[in-house]
Amino acid sequence: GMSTASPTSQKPSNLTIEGKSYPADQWTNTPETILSHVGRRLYLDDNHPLAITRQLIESQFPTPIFGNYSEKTRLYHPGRSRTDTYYINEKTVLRTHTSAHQQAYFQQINRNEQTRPEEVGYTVIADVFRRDAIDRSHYPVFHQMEGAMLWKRPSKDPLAHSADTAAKITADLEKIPRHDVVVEDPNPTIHPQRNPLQAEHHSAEEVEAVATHLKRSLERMVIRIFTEASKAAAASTGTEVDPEPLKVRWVEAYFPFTSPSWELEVFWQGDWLEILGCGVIKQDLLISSDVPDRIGWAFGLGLERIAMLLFNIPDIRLFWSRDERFLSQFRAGHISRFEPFSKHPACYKDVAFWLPPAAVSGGSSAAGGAVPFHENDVMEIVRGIGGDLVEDVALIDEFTHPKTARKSMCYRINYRSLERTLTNEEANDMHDKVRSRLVGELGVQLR
Ligand code: FA5
Ligand code: MG
Repeated sequence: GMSTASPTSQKPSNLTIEGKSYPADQWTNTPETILSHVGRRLYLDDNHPLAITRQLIESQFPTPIFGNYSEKTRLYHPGRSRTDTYYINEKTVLRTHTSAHQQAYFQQINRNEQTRPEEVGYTVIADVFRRDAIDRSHYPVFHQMEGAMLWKRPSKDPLAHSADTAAKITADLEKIPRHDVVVEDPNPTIHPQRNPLQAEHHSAEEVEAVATHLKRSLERMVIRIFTEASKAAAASTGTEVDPEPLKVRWVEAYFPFTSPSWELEVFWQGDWLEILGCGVIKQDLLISSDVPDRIGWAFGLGLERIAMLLFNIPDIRLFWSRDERFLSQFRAGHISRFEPFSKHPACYKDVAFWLPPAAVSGGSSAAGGAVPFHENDVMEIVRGIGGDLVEDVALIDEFTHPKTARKSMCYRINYRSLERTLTNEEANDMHDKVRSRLVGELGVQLR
């Protein structure tokens, strides 16, 4: 039956991260279930698929040009919006992407100026935290690897020498083996509105060279992953080739610190899977990071997404599993095909509700101080109650009443454990709690 438990659990007065204590305040929105993931360092655990994946990618970005680093969990000043960020308190948030480290590494490159080659780069890996969707490829704690590569430009009036810089980068491009995989890339490198040239700082020729180098470097990384995955598949099934050919595409994107920008997607298990974002680094960032005479590219990839492709791991929740049936399948330096040990029945439950009158999604909070509706708040409530017992949450219906102008949403929640079969009672119990918290915390009216 309906749960009568109070929807708001007792809020702690302090939060502990990596052994340090931080005072909570009204901004605090990081639950203990998120903090419990801090410090696992899965990417350093040699037999874990994330560590194996990390090493494989790092081998694509070799020393001495690249330094490969990792970062412990660290706190940052708020950058992104509150709806997708876990706040510790008003002043501090859990990092939402590895790009938070860009400036520090660029400054490092400047400090090492005398000892490093003309072309220089780094990769850095870290755990990142986001209030986000719930499905097989999204998790609130995940790992990103960020990479950047920079070339020296003539320091006086670089634009006057941009042809030389372009030629240098193009020469480096020739060092990256070509490949014959057809990659969909329908858009021009530079688009005046959607993907503008930083005309004050770069010539179109330089940007073409940087973009081509970037794309070929990352395509080669994906092809390497795919080749290793295919070999593992062939070894496990005894067939020669993987039946699903590699399909990859470049999609225009926007990031505050690159222009032009792209995302790379791979077709996997019937859907396009976004694996990374990248672009030509904004020169203003390089200038403010003490490397004004360099030009280059940067990317940020989702390590779990790559590991899913590499090992054929169907659900992102598995990476956190302590189940031996999962962990025992991986061995340092060895690419294998994951054999699912179970698929328990799905338990779908829908919840439909009217938004409070003033809280149209994405709307302003001007009217009566009502909080605008954001889907991530629904996700967070479901995550808070179901945790890893929820596989997927999808918006299946949405409409605005023609007379009252009120908005209705319907979400379908799939309750499914990775480890066991849930009883209908358990699922009902969780669903009842979700329903009452939606009312209590978001002020919605159930339908
Ligand atoms: C970024 O985070 C940018 N900082 C990437 C970047 C770096 C762009 C440097 C330009 C230059 P985005 O939000 O798209 O971009 O995330 C990057 C990747 O992280 C995604 O492509 C995806 O592979 C992964 N990712 C994002 N959210 C999740 C999530 N909730 N769970 C698992 N992986 C995720
Ligand atoms: Mg993205």
